[in-house]
Amino acid sequence: MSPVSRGFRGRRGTSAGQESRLPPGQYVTEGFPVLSAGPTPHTPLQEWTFSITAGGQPKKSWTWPEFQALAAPTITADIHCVTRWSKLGTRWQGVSVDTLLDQAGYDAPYVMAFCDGGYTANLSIADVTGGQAWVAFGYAGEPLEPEHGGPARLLVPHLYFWKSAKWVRGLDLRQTDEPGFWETYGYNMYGDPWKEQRYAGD
Ligand SMILES: Nc1nc2c(c(=O)[nH]1)N[C@H]1C(S)=C(S)[C@@H](COP(=O)(O)O)O[C@H]1N2
Ligand SMILES: [Mo]
Repeated sequence: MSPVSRGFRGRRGTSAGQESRLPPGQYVTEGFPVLSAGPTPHTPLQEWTFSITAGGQPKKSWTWPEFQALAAPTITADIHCVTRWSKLGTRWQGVSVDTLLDQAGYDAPYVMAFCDGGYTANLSIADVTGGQAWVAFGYAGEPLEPEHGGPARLLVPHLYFWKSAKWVRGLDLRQTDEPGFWETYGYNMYGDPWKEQRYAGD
């Protein structure tokens, strides 16, 4: 169907079919860069839990075996880093945030993802429900590597990848939208790659 042949390669190795999947200002990478603001934590699985809290108060928590027993679909998604690389067709396995929130119950417009190492990312409930966000523990058919957020990370592919908090340990339900780690350094509170919402004011 495409007027351009399959073998066509545009600038920076981007084929015609990939072009329409690339948000403005992004380029395609085949590698998988590691971007971490601090050292990689190594929490033993026996100590790992995932928690839904509300204003810091515990609501529901899963141990690693309990978490592994939840439905965990395979997700294929394009991911977009604010530093301008995009990686197309990444394949993950994870638990939908819908599953977690439905079991915990929730009545709040925002969440703050919290992580081993202290990283945080703010998100609206609307962006982590409706089949748009997962807590991923598998990547490309393997356990998620520690450098990429293993044992588990948030995956919110429709927003810039800084929202996909690595080493995530829970979501805190919030009544107000407060900045997370990068947002306090001037990154956008929302982060839609298709609107190029890189920095505050974009
Ligand atoms: N805990 C934590 N999560 C994080 C980060 C981080 O520094 N710490 N970096 C973010 C940024 S800016 C990006 S682009 C992606 C990078 O994920 P990767 O290292 O798997 O490519 O993780 C995001 N999640
Ligand atoms: Mo990033």
